[in-house]
Amino acid sequence: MKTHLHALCAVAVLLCSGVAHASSPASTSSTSAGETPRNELVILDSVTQSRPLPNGIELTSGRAIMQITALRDDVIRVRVGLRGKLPEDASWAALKDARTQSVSVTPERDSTRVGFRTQVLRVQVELASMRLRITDLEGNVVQEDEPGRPVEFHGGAFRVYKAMPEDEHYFGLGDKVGPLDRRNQAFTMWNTNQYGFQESTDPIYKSIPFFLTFRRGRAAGVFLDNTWRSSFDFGKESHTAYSFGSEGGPLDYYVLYGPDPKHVLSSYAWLTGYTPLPPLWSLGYQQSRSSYYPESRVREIANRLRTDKIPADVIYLDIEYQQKYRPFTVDTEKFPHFSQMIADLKKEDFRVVAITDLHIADLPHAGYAPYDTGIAGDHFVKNPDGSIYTGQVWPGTSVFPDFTRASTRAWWGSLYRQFVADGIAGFWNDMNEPAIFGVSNKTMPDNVQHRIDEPGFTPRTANHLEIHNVYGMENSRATYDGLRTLAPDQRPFVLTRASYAGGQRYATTWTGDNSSTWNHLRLTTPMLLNLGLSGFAMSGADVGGFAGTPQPDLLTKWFELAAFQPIDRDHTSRTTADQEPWVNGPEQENIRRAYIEERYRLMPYLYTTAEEMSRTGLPIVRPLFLEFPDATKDKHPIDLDAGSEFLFGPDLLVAPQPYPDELDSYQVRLPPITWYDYWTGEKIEHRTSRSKPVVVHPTLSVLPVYVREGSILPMQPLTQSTMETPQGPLTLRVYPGNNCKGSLYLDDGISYAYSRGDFLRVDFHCEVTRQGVQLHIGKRRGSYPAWWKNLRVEIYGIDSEPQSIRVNGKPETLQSTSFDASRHCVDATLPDSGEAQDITIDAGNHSSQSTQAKPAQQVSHAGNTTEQPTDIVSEQ
Ligand code: NBV
Repeated sequence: MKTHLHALCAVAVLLCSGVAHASSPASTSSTSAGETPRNELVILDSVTQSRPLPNGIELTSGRAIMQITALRDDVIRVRVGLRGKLPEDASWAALKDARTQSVSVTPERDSTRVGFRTQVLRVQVELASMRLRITDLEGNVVQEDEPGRPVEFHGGAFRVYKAMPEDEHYFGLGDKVGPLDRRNQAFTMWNTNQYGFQESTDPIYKSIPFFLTFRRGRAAGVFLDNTWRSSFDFGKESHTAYSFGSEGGPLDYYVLYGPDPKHVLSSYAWLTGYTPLPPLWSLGYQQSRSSYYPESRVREIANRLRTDKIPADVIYLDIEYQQKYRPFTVDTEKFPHFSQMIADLKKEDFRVVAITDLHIADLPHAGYAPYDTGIAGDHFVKNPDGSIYTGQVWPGTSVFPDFTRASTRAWWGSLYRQFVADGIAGFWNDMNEPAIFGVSNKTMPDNVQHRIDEPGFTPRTANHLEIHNVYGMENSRATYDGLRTLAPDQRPFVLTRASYAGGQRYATTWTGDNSSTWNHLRLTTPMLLNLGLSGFAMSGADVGGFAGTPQPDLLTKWFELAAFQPIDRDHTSRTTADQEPWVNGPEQENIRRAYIEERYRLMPYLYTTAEEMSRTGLPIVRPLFLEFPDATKDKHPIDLDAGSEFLFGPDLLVAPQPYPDELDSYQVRLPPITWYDYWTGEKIEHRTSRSKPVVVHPTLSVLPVYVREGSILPMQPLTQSTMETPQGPLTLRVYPGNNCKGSLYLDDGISYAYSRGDFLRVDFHCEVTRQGVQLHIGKRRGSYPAWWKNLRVEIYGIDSEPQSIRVNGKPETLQSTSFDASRHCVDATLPDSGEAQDITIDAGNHSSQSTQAKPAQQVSHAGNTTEQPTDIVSEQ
């Protein structure tokens, strides 16, 4: 932006009368009063004074002030104010408890630098240049300002430049489209309704100004807490610097040190909030389209799902259920028995999610309660002249809630009363960028007035430029809080399209109006991975694509992939053909069903992962580097060599075709440990030096999935809905190997009873012994009752009949045991009393003991072939 700012000054010399170094006398006079003069350039390029603080340091450069504090030993906050005063310490994203935390630091100073050190980091500022440098205590650079590129302010805008090592990679920024690695690209944060966005479209719906830096196995996070239109450049403008800045608002950013990337994500969740434990049903298959109506069509879809035995939990009501698209109404001609329909669907184990857009129809004197009560409470945003702002959206002329007022949010929340009473289980907040029709900027004018009336903020009026990017998040917050009030013991499910950093506290999200193309199928993976790296640990993309009608194979491949994504929702636009799993005939339907079924079998694993997410902030889908930061020789992120691979939870590696429409075989790059083929049970030994990658010959019916050695996956018998109690044993699939462990978390799936101890948690461990495998099942914790009486233990990597089985040292009859040579698996079914137990399976020649290379083979599963070369070789 230095280039941008200087270029601006060059062409607008008259406007740029005050190009000032913050420490020069000129800057003192030119920035003395009120706002920074328009277009004045202030450069923070030398320290005039410094003052140690118990938790950091305060520096001045002329009238500019920079405060650097340690919130924790590994979390540093940097704030800059131009006129001797820091910006207001208030935030929509960073939680007060975290923001106000501090640790004592040790001041440090020499002739050229001032700063401090924590137990983990060293912070130094060069006196002559005001360059900030953060290192760990061994001297590894975490982040440093680009030499010769001081922080610049230009009027209200600012930009910060950081040195960009050539082997550093960048991730995050939410679901911005494009490759997983953000390097060499630039992005703008301005929530935008982007129907039919494409690979290079920017901005789209959300603004999450948080990114991870990753270099040589070490990660850090940077969060710019600024709601204005901001921008991030990772080497598009310069090869030596990355930069971030904003058109207005505070310069306030946080640096969160890893070095483990998982630690960065948990620190970011500590700072901006965790994704709450979702209702279990939201992890089931969700059926949507714009729009299912009338009522008979909704029932028909539900019936078809059940008769075709496609497991499903949710049906969506998009805008057509409303009267003339007016939020919080029901078109009783199309839905004559609305609440009865919801009750009937519930009996069939379906939950209903209904859309409730934020544009309230501008309908005075028409008995439309949301408008009337909104006017009575003065809840709508205004024009600068005090009149209520109106814009055109689905209901026609509409008015818009002032969500930055706590009282407006409470009013909005109360609008859900009837729907909650009707039994609607979840709500969908769409169009909340906010989207406005018929205007070139697609949203409200910049000068629309929003009132900030919020604990922690000084009450004031802000214009839309400041509020735009948090408007959608505050909409979803109002919905979430409203539901918490209306049904206090029920976990809300809110799906939002627009959001800001921290929005994960209130709502899950999806990637908006994607398209039914192969390229969009490919794009969902990096989009969901980057959302997960940006706090939104649970998200989805419209299965089959929103715009357009997918070809049969494309829809099938999309169903396969989405079975391994956090939210599995089939959705399409109102102008497209049907997109339910059964379209295109039974052959396609069978494949689609098989994947949805697999998701339901994996539900205990998925729900356990979701529970981990709610405590740690770790996403459900993960790039490989998150679990394997050291996987490559030079410690660059292995994902750069791994096509579209990703992890579903900690243990499953999903390896879709890198270009899903190409029929060519492709290589799967596995992190350097032993893996097992999830479908065939085949063991894929740890790739040692010079081994070849696994090669997949793609087929329609198979999505390759691998299991990490040392995993214990809890699985359940197939159900048609998460509301159905599984019949049969809990299966533990044991994949022997290093650090062998797993866990299971269970509760009622809908309430907060778990927070009162009504949950069930079991930990598992396994060990490979000379004879076979020993599995340790921990004692159950918590009061929630298990649905199973028996355990089915499946041990993989076994190539012969078991010799004996012992439970707690006592020999068991082998009657309940079987050996499946084709799956390299021994299984045993045993009673499970809930007490801890040790199960030892003496397998004779457990294959992990075998050092002999196997001949090259083709393993088939449902028509797929995975070639596993013998000369196990890798580039490691
Ligand atoms: O409510 C209609 C659609 C919805 O189905 C879609 O998922 C949203 O992203 N909505 C957008 C409004 C207009 C779409 C053209």
